[in-house]
Amino acid sequence: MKSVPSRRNLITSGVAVAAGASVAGAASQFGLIPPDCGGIFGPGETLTSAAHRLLTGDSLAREFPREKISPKPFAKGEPPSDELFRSHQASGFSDWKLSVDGMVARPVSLSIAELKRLPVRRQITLFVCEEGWSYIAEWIGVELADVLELAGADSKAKYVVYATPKLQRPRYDSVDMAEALHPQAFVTYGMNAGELPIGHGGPLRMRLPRQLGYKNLKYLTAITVTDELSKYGKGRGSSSADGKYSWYAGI
Ligand SMILES: Nc1nc2c(c(=O)[nH]1)N[C@H]1C(S)=C(S)[C@@H](COP(=O)(O)O)O[C@H]1N2
Ligand SMILES: [Mo]
Repeated sequence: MKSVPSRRNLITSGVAVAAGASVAGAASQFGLIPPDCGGIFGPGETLTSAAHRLLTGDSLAREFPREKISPKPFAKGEPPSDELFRSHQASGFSDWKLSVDGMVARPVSLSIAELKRLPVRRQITLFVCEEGWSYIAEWIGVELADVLELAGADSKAKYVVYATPKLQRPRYDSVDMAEALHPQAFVTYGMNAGELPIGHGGPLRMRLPRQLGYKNLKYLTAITVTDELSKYGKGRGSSSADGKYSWYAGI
């Protein structure tokens, strides 16, 4: 899985695009054009994300030593008050499932216990909200690439869409396949050596340290591999982008 698509190839071809050697089709194919490029951010947003992608490529987000972990990470917002969520909470999230479907060979629905049987990964990284605050925490979980591999995801698909259950305020978001296969893209169930607190998205959260806070969806239940974002929300690939934020939120 991790061999395709080759990120080296992506970057090399990207440079050719930047040098003017190619056309919009190629730029899109190599992940340089965000799905909300026609929206309010327009060409500016496309240039920002393309330039950023070319500069950062597959680089790693900085990882910190344990002593840098923030003693009091800020949990933003209230946990869901929905009946559905509360009943999951009451049963210790034993019935919480993560479905993986779309362009996959084997659609799966994984419990937290099943996810915990995949290789455990840890990262101590900075979490950054676009509102200007941040904290460092240890995130424990599995690589999104491993989850995608388990389901036999088509790595030539363009996007990985991920979503919360139908809570009061449901959310969805997406990244392109290169970002989804990045080794620091995690599905997390733990934080700072314990369970992932509900305030920080427990029982399951998407953790993308190269992306701003709002792409790091809490209460994750669904992953869909797709070429087509138009059928989700307003079609901009993200409930945040359907609002006032941009789809691309790389840092
Ligand atoms: N399901 C869900 N996920 C979410 C949000 C949300 O409101 N609902 N807020 C996002 C935003 S804007 C930020 S900054 C972070 C906050 O994460 P924290 O509570 O761990 O600080 O969660 C992100 N993920
Ligand atoms: Mo945020």
